[in-house]
Amino acid sequence: MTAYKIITVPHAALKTSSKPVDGVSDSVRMQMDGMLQAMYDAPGIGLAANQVNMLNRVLVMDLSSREDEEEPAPICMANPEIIYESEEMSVREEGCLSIPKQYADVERPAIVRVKYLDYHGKEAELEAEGLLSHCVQHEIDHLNGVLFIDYLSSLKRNMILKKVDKLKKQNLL
Ligand code: GNR
Ligand code: NI
Repeated sequence: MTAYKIITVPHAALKTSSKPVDGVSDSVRMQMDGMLQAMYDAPGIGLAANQVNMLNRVLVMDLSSREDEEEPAPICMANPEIIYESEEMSVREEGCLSIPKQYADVERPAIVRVKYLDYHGKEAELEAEGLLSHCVQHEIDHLNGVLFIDYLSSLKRNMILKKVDKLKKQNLL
């Protein structure tokens, strides 16, 4: 099984906008499987392809909690597009596997509807609210080269980037 390594800031791939896939081929499905594994290992609730240095529009999510011995509930998306966002907004604390151990409140549309190709290459739609809504918007942002810290003031953003740099220098990642 391919073990993907999750890259962290400041890596150029995290600032790069990804290219659509032609469809969900066997190789894209294998990529989704490998990304789910990397996400579960981390652990995290979502992962976008550029976080494993692959620049196509693929993301995976799973909000089922491991600790509760809940069944896994993976969601795989290729070429996701937001087709509706509510005017109502929602603020939540977000984190990111590519910005380890740093958290900040982010405001986003409370409800979104997303059109995408699923694991089998079939067109599908998802309406998300709550944590899932923040997560899918966070992952689609990644595919556009956007990080949650881009919504913060440059002061807060630079503080977070310095903290990650310090953790790296102390070999704490
Ligand atoms: O694990 C993650 N948790 C999370 C919490 C709130 C909003 C978004 C996320 S996604 C994140 C994993 C990650 O970095 N995905 O890109
Ligand atoms: Ni992230």
